[in-house]
Amino acid sequence: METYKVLSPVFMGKLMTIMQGVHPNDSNILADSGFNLLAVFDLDTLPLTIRQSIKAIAPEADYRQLLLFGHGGRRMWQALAASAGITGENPLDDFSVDVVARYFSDENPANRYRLIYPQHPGMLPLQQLGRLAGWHHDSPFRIGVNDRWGSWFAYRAVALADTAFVPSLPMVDASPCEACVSKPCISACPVVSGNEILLDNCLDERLGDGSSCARSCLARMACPVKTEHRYGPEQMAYHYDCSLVTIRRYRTHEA
Ligand code: B12
Ligand code: SF4
Ligand code: SF4
Repeated sequence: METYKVLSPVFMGKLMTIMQGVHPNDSNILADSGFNLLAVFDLDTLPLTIRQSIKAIAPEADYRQLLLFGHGGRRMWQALAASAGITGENPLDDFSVDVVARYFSDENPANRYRLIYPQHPGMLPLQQLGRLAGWHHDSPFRIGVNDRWGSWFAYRAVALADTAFVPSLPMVDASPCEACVSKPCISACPVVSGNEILLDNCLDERLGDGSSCARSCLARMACPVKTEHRYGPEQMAYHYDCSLVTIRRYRTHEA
């Protein structure tokens, strides 16, 4: 009884939070940063191929859960611009690393974690994880699409953690492409072959002189799903300029 007199309810509340941790869905830090797509998986329930990719990145790691952090729409970009700003070589990755670090240090100080993305960009099949979370349905232009964000979402960070959160239930919405009869994304793309958009043709087109999709994607822009979440011009230019640099590098190595 004496103890209850000494410990205030505020202190008790804080103690409980530290002990249980803040589920990503309840995190103010993630919400304020525009990380509005969040999923928790128990590592031992993930398919073997994903567990193998994780093992290749972190062979010694001993964690219980995988936390997937994504953003949909424009909020994340606004939060990034309002923070350190869009400076440095990888401002978006730096911002993502910082947000996850603050999420753990301020809201889950009792937990250990290790980031495996964005540190190891090509090594984790992010869209496969997105499919398990119910965020990803295949689109003809290969960027995932769903009914809540259209194609205007991406994966920002993946952490292994010794947390014990309730795993997320997947989003169960059907693919918007199933009900999309006219498929305007396909008619908008200048390099459709048959009904397919082939990666090599897309890359040629984007690198070509006077290309209309060097800094955007006509197919993605033509998709009518959740156009209100379309990135603004600055965010759009940032992503497509980065991918153009990667494509140039990739093509140089191929040659
Ligand atoms: C490599 C890569 C690219 C390469 C693809 C070239 C290649 N060699 O495969 C390039 C540089 C072109 C690229 C560009 C872009 N990418 Co990219 N990319 C990746 C990455 C790192 C791996 C994809 C992969 O190889 N998967 C494994 C193979 C087996 O999967 P796959 O289904 O066979 O094929 C993939 C690719 O080969 C490619 N692809 C295959 N065929 C075709 C055909 C066309 C027309 C296009 C456009 C792409 C494409 O897309 C598939 C989906 O991953 C993922 C992140 C990750 N770690 O998963 C992001 C990722 C797929 N990219 C993403 C995005 C958003 C883009 C860009 C819009 C730019 C950007 N960063 O915002 C552009 C759009 C494409 C374009 N028109 O240029 C997002 C997609 C988000 C979503 N909602 O699904 C991801 C998941 C990154 C993230 N952090 O969220 N990307
Ligand atoms: S335009 Fe239609 S088919 Fe194309 S991605 Fe959007 S919903 Fe899917
Ligand atoms: S970037 Fe251009 S070529 Fe590539 S899928 Fe989009 S519209 Fe087609």
